[in-house]
Amino acid sequence: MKTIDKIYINGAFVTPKGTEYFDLISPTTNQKLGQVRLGNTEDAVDAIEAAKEAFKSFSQTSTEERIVYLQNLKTSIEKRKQDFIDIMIEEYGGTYLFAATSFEYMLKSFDSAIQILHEYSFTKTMGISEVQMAPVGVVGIIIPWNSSNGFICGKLANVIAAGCTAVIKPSEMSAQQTELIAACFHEAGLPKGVYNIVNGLGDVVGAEISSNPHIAKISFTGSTAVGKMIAKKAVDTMKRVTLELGGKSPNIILDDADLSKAIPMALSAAFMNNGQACIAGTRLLVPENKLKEVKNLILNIAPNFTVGDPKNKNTVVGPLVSQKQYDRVQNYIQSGINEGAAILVGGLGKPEGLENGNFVKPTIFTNVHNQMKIAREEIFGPVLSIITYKSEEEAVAIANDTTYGLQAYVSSANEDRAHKIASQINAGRVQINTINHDPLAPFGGFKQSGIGREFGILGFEAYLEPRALIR
Ligand code: TXE
Repeated sequence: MKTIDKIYINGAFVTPKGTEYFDLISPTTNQKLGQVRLGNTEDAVDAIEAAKEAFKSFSQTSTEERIVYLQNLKTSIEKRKQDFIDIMIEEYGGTYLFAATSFEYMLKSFDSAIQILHEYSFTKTMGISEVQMAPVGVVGIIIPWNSSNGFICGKLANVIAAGCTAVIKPSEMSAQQTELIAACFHEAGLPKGVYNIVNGLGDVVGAEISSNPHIAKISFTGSTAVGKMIAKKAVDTMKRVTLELGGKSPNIILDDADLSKAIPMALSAAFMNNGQACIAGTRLLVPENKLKEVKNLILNIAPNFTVGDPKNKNTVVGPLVSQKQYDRVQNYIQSGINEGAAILVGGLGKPEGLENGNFVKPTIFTNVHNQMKIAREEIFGPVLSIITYKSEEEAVAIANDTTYGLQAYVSSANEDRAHKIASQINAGRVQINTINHDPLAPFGGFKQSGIGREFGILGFEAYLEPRALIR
């Protein structure tokens, strides 16, 4: 049984002042994997002080120095690929494919930041003024469990590139992944205090980061409810905030789409990361006259979405992260049934033989209308709702009839037609005939999916403050 009892502050692994422990439970078996000692408010304050001190010199480093640091951070994780994959599978239940893809994105985060630094000019001319782009200060990074190290790398790469320093609070459920990345990053030899990692609970360590006056900016990924709490606290000291929150992404299948490609893609978009993805395409919008064909295709393809132990390479859908998430998803499936939706595939309960873990049957509902709870709320499990439409206008109206606006998908044989539809959807990203990502494209939401953008140049500039020198 493993005990993780160190946090990373000021370039050293230290014992937290907090004395409470949190159990790490396997999503696959619900057996205890180990425990993590949690940091408390004092630990958060220590980390913030270290980052504040480090900012004084790190903010003055040259672009060239920061490129070397970013390269070193990348190198430090590159050689431990298999360890990252194994821990993600064990601790969180991610499938092999998802873990391997996430690892590639971790590396790409550093490549993108390096590319930006090679091209970026920190001094611009606007009007008659010189505008300097200055690092914003100490950044609080608060992240969830659904791609823990992916989020750490995605955010930290741009923080470092901008010349800022950071205090990172991962989810307490990701302690083993955090331990591994902290050990790797330590080897990268950055100046002490530039990044600090404090395990702890949201309402303790997270709350301190959200209110401490020495934090200049918060970069948060998580639920919309917590994002709102953080933003309210942050406003007292006028912290900058980037919030990447929930989604209820529509996937519009146009009537000319090649269904043999669009439907498998739609299922992958819905069930990626066992359905625990903010960008999951959870509302499948299908032309009414294509419903029968779509249903038949789904019934053929759905058995390929093998549920099982994420250690098996042929598993497509693994367990949910916790018993709590399992119960939550079951409640949503029940609510779909209660509101009159019809189950095409899956349903309540665990798949046979997988009773010990938090396994959910990938579930696809038909007869869904967009006002049902399953069509409005983020479920965060492998549950897809099929909604029919009669015209393109209606499809766009349904797609936009949501409080969220993070991501959308459009499939059509005609790129121009898809482009026209995509341009009417109020979402931060629209994927046309693809589920692949572009690491340099901005990422973030319209409406209650968040504030600001991450990744690429816009994500990088979110850690900078313009200072205009008018002469
Ligand atoms: O997220 P939380 P949870 C959604 C998804 C999921 C639901 C619950 O729908 O089912 O949220 O997941 C920290 N002050 N998403 O409970 O609570 C917390 O410790 C400061 C969508 O895990 O939002 C963790 O580090 N911080 C999402 C982080 O916030 C606080 C990803 C996220 O936890 C805090 C995850 C507080 N008061 C969940 N309370 C996405 N968009 O990808 C908690 N935290």
